[in-house]
Amino acid sequence: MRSTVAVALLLVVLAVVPTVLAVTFQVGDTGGWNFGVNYTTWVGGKTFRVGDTLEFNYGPSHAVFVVDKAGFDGCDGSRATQRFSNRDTKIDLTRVGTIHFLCPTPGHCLGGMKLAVPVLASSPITPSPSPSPSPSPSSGNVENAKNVASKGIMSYGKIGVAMVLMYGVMR
Ligand SMILES: [Cu+2]
Repeated sequence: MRSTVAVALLLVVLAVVPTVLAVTFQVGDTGGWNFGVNYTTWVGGKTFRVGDTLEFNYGPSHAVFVVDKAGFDGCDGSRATQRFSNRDTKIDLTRVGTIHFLCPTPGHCLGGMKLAVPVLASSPITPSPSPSPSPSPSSGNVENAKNVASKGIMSYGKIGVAMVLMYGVMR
């Protein structure tokens, strides 16, 4: 029994640790990609990086169009570069910059179903193809590296505490 728990915990560790660096964001959280969710609020306070993924979950009355800034500002999906309607759309963030989305259903974008996601460079631990335009990239990267490293240590620490607790309970 105890060894089963240990194996299960090891699998959890293996599953959790790689996701420290690549995040999948559920667009709108529990609200999903839907009419009536404020996506400006949803974006606020989040950090999106190259390598992360956006997941849009939505019903059949919605769709996801990738548009440029003009399309976003004017709620014009006619020149969308990508169109999805499979109700579970995963968008990998592959480049630095702002990526714009809207729902093409009439009235939905004008009603707020539009999303602009600012994408930053990936963490310096994973190789990034895009050079940073920042005037002092080295200090910024050191800061990022520290943040990522502390996140990783925190994750290991939490898992370690959980394993110790589980071991104590099983004894
Ligand atoms: Cu919609």
